[in-house]
Amino acid sequence: MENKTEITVGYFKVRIYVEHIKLVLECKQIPYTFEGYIKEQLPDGRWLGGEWYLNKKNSMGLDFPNMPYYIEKRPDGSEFKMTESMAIFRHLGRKFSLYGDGSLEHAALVDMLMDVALELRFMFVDLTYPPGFAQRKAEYLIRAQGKLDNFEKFLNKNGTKWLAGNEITLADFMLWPVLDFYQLIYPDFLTGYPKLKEFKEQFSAIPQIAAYLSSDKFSSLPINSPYADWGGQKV
Ligand SMILES: N[C@@H](CCC(=O)N[C@@H](CS)C(=O)NCC(=O)O)C(=O)O
Repeated sequence: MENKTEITVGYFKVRIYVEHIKLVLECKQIPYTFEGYIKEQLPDGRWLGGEWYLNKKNSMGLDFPNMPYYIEKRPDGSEFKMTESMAIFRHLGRKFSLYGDGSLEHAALVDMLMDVALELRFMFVDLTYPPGFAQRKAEYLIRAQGKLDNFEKFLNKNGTKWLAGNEITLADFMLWPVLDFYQLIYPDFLTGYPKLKEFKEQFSAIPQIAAYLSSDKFSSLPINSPYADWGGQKV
């Protein structure tokens, strides 16, 4: 038997809070098990968390039970367990050297870029979950473009391959799925943003990422839970 740490990630079978985590593991070719859960609908229309709530949430030894969760099972059988999607992501960034050149300033830059991308993702949740998606659609495009403008200017100013320099960092893994989510709603989302368009294409073309995107481990939809006004179902 191989003497390796085994990684497990658990989440609903949707992309929103877990895709950035999976992309790091895929890109770094780290074997991991994904434990995917589905929400179940009662005859009266209400949604339940199913297996997660019934059998897992409070019996896994998680200090702050939630999903996504992340487990490292060490060769001696002991386990390191955590929740919080951004804490998991940052842990992977430190573990797999995706936090910049080692200086405090570069790590701060990576954090800042990541947090702006995270704001775009929160905006996406506000856009897509509550009833009334169709009415919000035009307004949210303008709001999102405000943030895209800054990313485009930043990439132009620095002339680097990736967001925080010529080496890929967590910031790139955070932004790519968010751009991908928006592009499913607004197919022309990146028209007028040549640098971001190039960024998105070159990330998708990383061989390990391209392999993941064309595998049955990946599906563009669903992004959200089934009760979201948009993005909850495979279409
Ligand atoms: N701050 C947490 C929020 C996680 C969260 O809200 N998870 C939702 C799905 S996106 C959930 O249904 N968690 C399961 C639960 O609350 O039991 C994170 O970023 O991981």
